[in-house]
Amino acid sequence: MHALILNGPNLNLLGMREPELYGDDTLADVEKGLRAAFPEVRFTFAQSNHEGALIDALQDAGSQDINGIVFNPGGYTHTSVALRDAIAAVRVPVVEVHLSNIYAREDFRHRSLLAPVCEGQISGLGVDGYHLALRYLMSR
Ligand code: CA2
Repeated sequence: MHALILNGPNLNLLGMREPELYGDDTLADVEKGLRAAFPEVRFTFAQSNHEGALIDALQDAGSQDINGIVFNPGGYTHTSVALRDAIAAVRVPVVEVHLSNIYAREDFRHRSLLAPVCEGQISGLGVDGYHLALRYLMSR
């Protein structure tokens, strides 16, 4: 199994601000935790604040040997037709993950443009969401 763990805008700030919403773990901690929990998995980790770079990462995954993508698209979840098109086009299953429960927050976060073209969505379970998404992708 080769998994891409892809994180979108502002998630590079994880663990540094707003811990009440997103927890204390940094993105490096998330990576460390996944590597420790899944030693048998080959990982590629990527984060970008730029929509086009995220689209490139999704397209590249299709031409590499990646079997599953765990994707936290950050704020682009609620706005990006371009990311939706990229997910729909890639021949690799994608699970959308959110640290916070987007349905318990502002109305504009209740809609995901991406969820309909993903295998599924995990929201509100913190860093465990990444682990559960990967567990699902490994089992499929
Ligand atoms: O809950 C999530 O994982 C989100 O994808 C996080 C996004 C938000 O726009 C989505 O609605 C839900 C925001 C990411 C911002 O990350 C930060 C982390 C620490 C400090 C500041 C921002």
